Amino acid sequence: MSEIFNVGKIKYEGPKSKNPLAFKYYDADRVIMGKKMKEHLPFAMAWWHNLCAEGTDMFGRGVADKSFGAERGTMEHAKAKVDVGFEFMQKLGIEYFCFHDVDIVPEADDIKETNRRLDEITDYILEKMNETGIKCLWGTANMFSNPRFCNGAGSSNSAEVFAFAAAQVKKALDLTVKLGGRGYVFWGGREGYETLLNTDVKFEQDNIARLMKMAVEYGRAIGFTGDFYIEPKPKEPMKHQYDFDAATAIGFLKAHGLDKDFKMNIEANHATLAGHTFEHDLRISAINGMLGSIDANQGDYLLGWDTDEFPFDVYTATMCMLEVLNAGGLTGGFNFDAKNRRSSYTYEDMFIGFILGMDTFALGLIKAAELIEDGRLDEFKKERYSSYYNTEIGQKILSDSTSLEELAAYAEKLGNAKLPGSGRQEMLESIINSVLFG
Ligand code: XLS
Ligand code: NI
Ligand code: NI
Repeated sequence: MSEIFNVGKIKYEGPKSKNPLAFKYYDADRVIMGKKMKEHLPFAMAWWHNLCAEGTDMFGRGVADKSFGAERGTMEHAKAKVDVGFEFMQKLGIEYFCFHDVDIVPEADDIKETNRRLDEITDYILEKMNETGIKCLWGTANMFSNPRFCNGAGSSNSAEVFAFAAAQVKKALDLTVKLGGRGYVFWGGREGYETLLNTDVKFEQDNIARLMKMAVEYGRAIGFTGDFYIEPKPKEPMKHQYDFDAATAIGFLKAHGLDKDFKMNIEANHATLAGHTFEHDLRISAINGMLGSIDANQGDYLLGWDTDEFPFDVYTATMCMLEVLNAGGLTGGFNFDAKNRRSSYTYEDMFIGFILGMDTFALGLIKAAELIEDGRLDEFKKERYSSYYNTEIGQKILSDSTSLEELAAYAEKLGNAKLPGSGRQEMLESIINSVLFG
């Protein structure tokens, strides 16, 4: 098979390298805290951004040519994307990919024909996976592009559309199992509303839960042992999306008895759209035992939408990796749900985007491990709550063996409380700087 990219295998050349087509920090076999970098960081390629998106936006057509020598909308094109995708992943040393059903084949007018195409292409993908050892991180169904989903999928006001959503979830689960995917994602892009004037929120949320329950039941019956994920996002394309953030999604899962089968797939840019930091949503997921996977990208603080940029911000990557290391790692992986800027339209730019992202996360991993080994952050945090451990009243509170009456009597005896210890944010931030740049 001929190669599309005039680029060789990307190698690690170290921080001094000026070669744009080399890793500066990502050194797959380097051991950090007892594990190889590539084991800490199971990177994945998002089929849609990398092999499908041509840089269209609301105001302009595509600028990047992703025809890969075939006519768009044909099965030849679908196969060319498989060839190109596997060549790309092999050259970068990326071991996983993620896909939506309609990323891998052109959707037909009749779902039976779409499903036939999906069977055909996944046979071909499976061959490539066996040849290369590349694996599937997660699959999903695109239930937001087709016009039938204009009022949502599981949340649609139309029972017929709900049935089509169910059919797509069923097929996407079949494919995920066929490809041995670690996870299955629900991103509810159209699961939300524009106005309460026409929306029965409870009805819609109950129906989304119904769809998810059926997915769990079916998935487990066909041998899917991985995690289901919700990927929270507060808005875009809808004004209000039901999976606003990790806390909201976790509450929803618990309310509907779905929390044993689901975890979170946290996307950096979605967390910031919700008014949180990336690390906030990671922490909320982790403390609930639901930190599953990550969509690794970054947004732009000046823009109010999902810009899906390749991660470049080392502070944020460090904070992310601190959360991941402290949680004991991910059961999922790091999917670059990221795209080149519209004006970076060459094949080389595709590689450079991934090199940037992989290097940024490698740096984040290295620095997070140094922060953990340094120990000052952990120590400070422990000390900050020490009054609960080294006083009698604190012990009573923690062991649930006191009452409002007893605490009120205690307060009255004291008359007033001392100021709690200083938060020392600036000191902690300067520790971060000294570890990052020292
Ligand atoms: C969109 C989402 C989407 C999901 C998969 O904002 O990030 O790409 O990851 O449907
Ligand atoms: Ni995403
Ligand atoms: Ni997104």
